[in-house]
Amino acid sequence: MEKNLVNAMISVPLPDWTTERLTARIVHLGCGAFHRAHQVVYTHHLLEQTDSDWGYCEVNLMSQQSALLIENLKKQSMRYTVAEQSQDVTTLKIIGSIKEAMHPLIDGAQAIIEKMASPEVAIISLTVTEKGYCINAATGHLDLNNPLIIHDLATPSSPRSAIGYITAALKLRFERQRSPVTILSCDNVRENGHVARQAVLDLARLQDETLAHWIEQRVTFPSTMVDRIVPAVTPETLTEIARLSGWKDPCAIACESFRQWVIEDNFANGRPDWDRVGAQFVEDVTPFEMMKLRMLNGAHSFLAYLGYLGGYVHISDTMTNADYRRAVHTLMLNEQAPTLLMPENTDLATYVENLLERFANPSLKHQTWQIAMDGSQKLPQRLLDSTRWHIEKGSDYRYLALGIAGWMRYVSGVDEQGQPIDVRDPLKEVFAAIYAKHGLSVAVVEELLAIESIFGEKLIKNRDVVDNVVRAYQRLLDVGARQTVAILCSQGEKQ
Ligand code: CS2
Repeated sequence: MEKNLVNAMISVPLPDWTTERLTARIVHLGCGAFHRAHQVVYTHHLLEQTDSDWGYCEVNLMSQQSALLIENLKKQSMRYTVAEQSQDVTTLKIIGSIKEAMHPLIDGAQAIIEKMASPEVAIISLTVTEKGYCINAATGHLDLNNPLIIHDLATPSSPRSAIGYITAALKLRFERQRSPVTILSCDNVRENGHVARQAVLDLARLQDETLAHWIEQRVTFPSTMVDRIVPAVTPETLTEIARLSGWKDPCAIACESFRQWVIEDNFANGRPDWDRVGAQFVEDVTPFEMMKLRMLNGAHSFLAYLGYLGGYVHISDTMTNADYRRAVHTLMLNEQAPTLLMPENTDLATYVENLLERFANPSLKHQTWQIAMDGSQKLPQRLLDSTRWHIEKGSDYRYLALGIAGWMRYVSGVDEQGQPIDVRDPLKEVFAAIYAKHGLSVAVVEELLAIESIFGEKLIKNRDVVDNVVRAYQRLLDVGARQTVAILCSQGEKQ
């Protein structure tokens, strides 16, 4: 630790430029920890290494707390600390690629929409989490029953959803005959660019057909694969970073040292040369997205549910249990990897080894509870697409089934010691109603599998799926998560 302190304090370079150098050509919606540790860092390195002038205007839309972050950023000239933590070294960086920051509670919705519509803006990017797209998973279209969308349809010029803001800004750009922009989704959603496009077009169509037509013709929505493990910031993280740096930074974040960004090269109005600082521009992002969502995120969700139930607070804690480590290895290698169609020369075995190492990084305090959040939005792309693949091929998917059962047991809201679990999910009430009816019993399995927006129509009709999940769920009830994982691993070895 002493070594870290010395290293950190002598090696933190301050950006040798001011915000004057930057043009806020990117408006970003959702200035959370992940974005500050990922896209802003790439853009910062570009400023460091080239004569780029690309900078961010950050926008937070939702909570009071997110307004505080915007205020804090302003107080510190838009700069903040990123602590990159490998197993044994922490590197501190001061990031200097943000030019401005806004929030509706501070600036008002209209000023933000004007900013998004201003001529200098070329890209509107977003990290708003899976549920921020307001899509009905069963139809793939905008969810017209979503309260935010109901609000935005009634008052389109003072929206609340990110999709509402984007549509309002595009409307202004269209009416004022301004240049088109690129909408760049950076969320863990499969084909995130298509999803963003569908949501925006659906909302625009309900307002003005000619606007929708202009968007279709002129605005691009590239898909991206984004990767960096960034645990939610806690007071302990901030204290530890302050100890290392010698200054207090309420906007600081800690993350792993690894980062990856694969971007579909389809920009309507120019882009930063992010490839000069490690990003990859490709024609088709789909294979990379699938790989990351099924391998990394799928494994994460598996570890989150079974880990939380097994009494593990952090992902790295789950990896100290040899059974969990083996289980997640088998899940990735035997049940996720075969479902992928990767470009030639992709070495998935090495990818898996690296993931195991990343998960085991004890410096990262990544809570199983954090990853367990919003399972209804995450399960489809992380565990269910691959389950369908195995059903079609007639191959084994016991680890996927255990992941699904683990999620079902988790959303009961009661842990293995009978303590309450703080379940956070848009469908939380639905789960609570099912559990109120059946209690902790396998009877919940079919009712949960019948939720179409998560599982679609077909899985519930497949006897094999029902049986597999029921078996795993029953075992979780009988012997608990740790034993269930251990039994599954030992069964695999006998075969
Ligand atoms: C995690 C992701 O919270 C979650 O659901 O699986 O945030 C994960 O850490 C990132 O996608 C890694 O790139």
